[in-house]
Amino acid sequence: MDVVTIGESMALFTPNTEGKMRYANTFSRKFAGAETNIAIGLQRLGYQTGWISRIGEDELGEALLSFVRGEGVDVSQVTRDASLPTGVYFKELRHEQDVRVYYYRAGSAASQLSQKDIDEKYIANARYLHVTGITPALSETCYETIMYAISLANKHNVPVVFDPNIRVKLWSSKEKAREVIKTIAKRADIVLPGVSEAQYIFGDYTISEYANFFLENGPSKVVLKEGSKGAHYFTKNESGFVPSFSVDRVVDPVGAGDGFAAGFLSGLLEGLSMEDAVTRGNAVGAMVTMVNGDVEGLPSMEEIHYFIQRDKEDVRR
Ligand code: KDG
Repeated sequence: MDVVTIGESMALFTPNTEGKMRYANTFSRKFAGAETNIAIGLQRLGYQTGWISRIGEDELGEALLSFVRGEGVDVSQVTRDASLPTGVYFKELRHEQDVRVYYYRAGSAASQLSQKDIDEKYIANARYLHVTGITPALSETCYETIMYAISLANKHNVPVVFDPNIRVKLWSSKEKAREVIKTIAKRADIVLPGVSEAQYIFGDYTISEYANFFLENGPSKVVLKEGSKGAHYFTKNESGFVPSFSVDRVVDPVGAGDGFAAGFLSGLLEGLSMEDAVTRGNAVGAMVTMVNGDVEGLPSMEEIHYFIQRDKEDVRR
């Protein structure tokens, strides 16, 4: 397996009309979750991914499982829970600059993930373990499960990729979020925070100071993403900045960070330089924003090459 990831995916309902959700009468049912977004993104790029989770033994759970399986992700490590439901969330697109999410996931099957759901061999055989800061925010057992999975990855020399993905609504306090994110980052090899997330965690510093806070404590690679501006990368020996691609129209920015992670990781799996891997990440992130839904805009490798080429030609004109 190239990348194994752990976390919750949910049924996602999006109003068919823009504006306040209270006026929406019809919704599109999609599926999303940061971890499956990445797994699906990597599958589209030709990599093998596996997802560890729990979902309800309910109708939405059936559909979610079929969807993720249909994208080629290995779902053999997904446990069905007869007593708890599959989580649900709503994405309200008031307009392209104002997107809100509403969770109905407290007490979901995935919020009860536990160490029993983790098979050591499955993690030991991965090239990367991917985790986000969403899962440890769901419950104490989820936090323990993530720490256990990381300890297995550390034991078997499987590099850990950590995307803080801070979802303020899920944390009981800012202090708790900061403490947990810092703890996990120390045990990771690669961290992929947004610049605004680094500011949330550490306070007001420069981008290179944020990078050093991470690099001094464990990780060997840090990418600080700055949305539509681009992404800064840092290792112990090199650093650089790769500007974003121009986007025709942002339709739905949610999932861009996961797209970045999928593109970037595919680059590392392929042995690309940091600069080229970040460029790939930027391209996938940009492409995701042009389509409604977290995963619907995730491209194939051919589509990425076309997109990057088209951007270069635009610049030359
Ligand atoms: O990165 C996109 C995710 O935030 C979205 O798919 C929902 O996983 C999700 C979450 O927990 O917010």
